Amino acid sequence: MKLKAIALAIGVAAALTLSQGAWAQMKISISVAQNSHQGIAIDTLAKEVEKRTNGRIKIQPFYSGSLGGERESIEAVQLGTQELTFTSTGPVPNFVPEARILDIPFLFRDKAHARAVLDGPIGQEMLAKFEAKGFKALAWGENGVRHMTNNKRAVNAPEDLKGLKMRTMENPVHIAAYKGFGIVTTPMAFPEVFTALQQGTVDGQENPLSVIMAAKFEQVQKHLSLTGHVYSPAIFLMNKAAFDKLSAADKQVFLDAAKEAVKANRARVDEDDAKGVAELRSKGMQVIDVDKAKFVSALGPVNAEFEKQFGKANIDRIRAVK
Ligand code: EAX
Repeated sequence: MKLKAIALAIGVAAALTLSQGAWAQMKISISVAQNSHQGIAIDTLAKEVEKRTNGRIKIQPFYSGSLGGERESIEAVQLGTQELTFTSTGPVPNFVPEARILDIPFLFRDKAHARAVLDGPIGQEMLAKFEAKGFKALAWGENGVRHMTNNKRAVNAPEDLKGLKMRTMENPVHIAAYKGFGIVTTPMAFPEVFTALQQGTVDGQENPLSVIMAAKFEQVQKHLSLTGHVYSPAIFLMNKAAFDKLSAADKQVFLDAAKEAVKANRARVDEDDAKGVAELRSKGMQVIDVDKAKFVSALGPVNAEFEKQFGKANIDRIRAVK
């Protein structure tokens, strides 16, 4: 009983100090390196929060999966053992199933369309759904448009994917879709991917150019096909209790700082996309531009399933956004 009373007292004291604006140290994590589109996102968030609270709230960044993969980090935020994470939506459907619709291959025309959806009513409605699961979703960010890499062969058309052993995110929609290409899927946390590729445990993986460059996958992957098969959102997640403890003014600080951070994150993705192909070619990757229409039609049967699962009207509502 005594322990419970002490824990309660500590909790109340923490709540009081935070709400009265005493100094607070928080943690945020990403699974990729600091020099990346995700690194600039969390560094900007930390800088903006510290600046806007006159140093009262400091956020300590952890890069390269040093606190664990994305799924572990999301779990830690849900439990409150770390206050924040910036993550792709890969593992998110395991926590907020409603978010799965965003992972449908070829759902978004391009980054501009995806950003319009996420920053508009559909995306904002989706952010609200995180609260029931113990998260305050501060803002949508961007991981990028995903492409296929492998060490076996050039992938010019969907049939070239058949039988390739590819690492996937722990995402049920991606796994179902990639099986539709005939891929042998191996779900795996991101921090294990480089070694798995190096050792040949898997033949390939798929990720945006920003991630391929940040993770230096050109060192362990020969072929890159610009399939653009999935737009991968990212998201700032905060432990809801930690957010709720903040004063109204500090809550607004976090929301405004996240918006600034997403601007920097998206700008870095645009930079990476502009120079990534040339950079990866110069580092020895064999890069192929493909006829995306062939990959879209190869997923016909799977898409019929997705329309049943998510409702054709819901998918059309996303596609209709200008
Ligand atoms: O968020 O797991 C993945 O492939 C993600 O794209 C990566 O962790 C960056």
